[in-house]
Amino acid sequence: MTRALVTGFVPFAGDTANPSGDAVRLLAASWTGPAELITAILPVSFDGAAAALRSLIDEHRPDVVVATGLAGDREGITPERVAVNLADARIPDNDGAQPVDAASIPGAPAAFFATLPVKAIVADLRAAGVPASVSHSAGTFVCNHAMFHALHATAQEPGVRAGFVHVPWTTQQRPDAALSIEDVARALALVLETTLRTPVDRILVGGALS
Ligand code: PCA
Repeated sequence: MTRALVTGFVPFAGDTANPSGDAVRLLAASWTGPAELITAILPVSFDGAAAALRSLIDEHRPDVVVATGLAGDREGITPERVAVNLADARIPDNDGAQPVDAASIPGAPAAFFATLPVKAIVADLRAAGVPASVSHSAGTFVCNHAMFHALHATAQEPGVRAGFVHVPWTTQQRPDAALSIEDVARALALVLETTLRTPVDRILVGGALS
């Protein structure tokens, strides 16, 4: 059976919630297939998140890895196109680590593209009424670092697809937000469903000026 690993993060930067972790918990409670679903909530720690993700991948050998995190002020659900080999933290992580201009993995390539079908994911989310767009930067904090590790760990594994999806604040934290936490959980289910039935991404007009 196909196996998918989906992760979220705990709160960080003094916040009391992280919709990525909350949505992943809801997804775990409601998912009925078509793949076996493994979920985990990662620490907002450069070292801790990378180690946890790599050991989950080693242990479970998933066919699909979707890591998720919070990018609070974005419009909707944003699958990330690329992870860069750069850890440059504006604030300390939850362990107090604040790398500046460091490589996520010294000696590794400068970047990895997501191997999830990001264009198809955005098209299917929009068709379901969920605001979504492809993002071309996952930032330089723990989310980009985790995505880089997931892609590095799966780069030599034929057929394994991995990537990262940022989610926005929800109505639980911001009453005027576009999506509730249930909406985000349903969107993550759609991300998985599209990924499972789309082995090769669709070629759709997209891109961005910035
Ligand atoms: N968002 C942060 C780290 C954890 C999270 O949910 C980021 O975008 O790097």
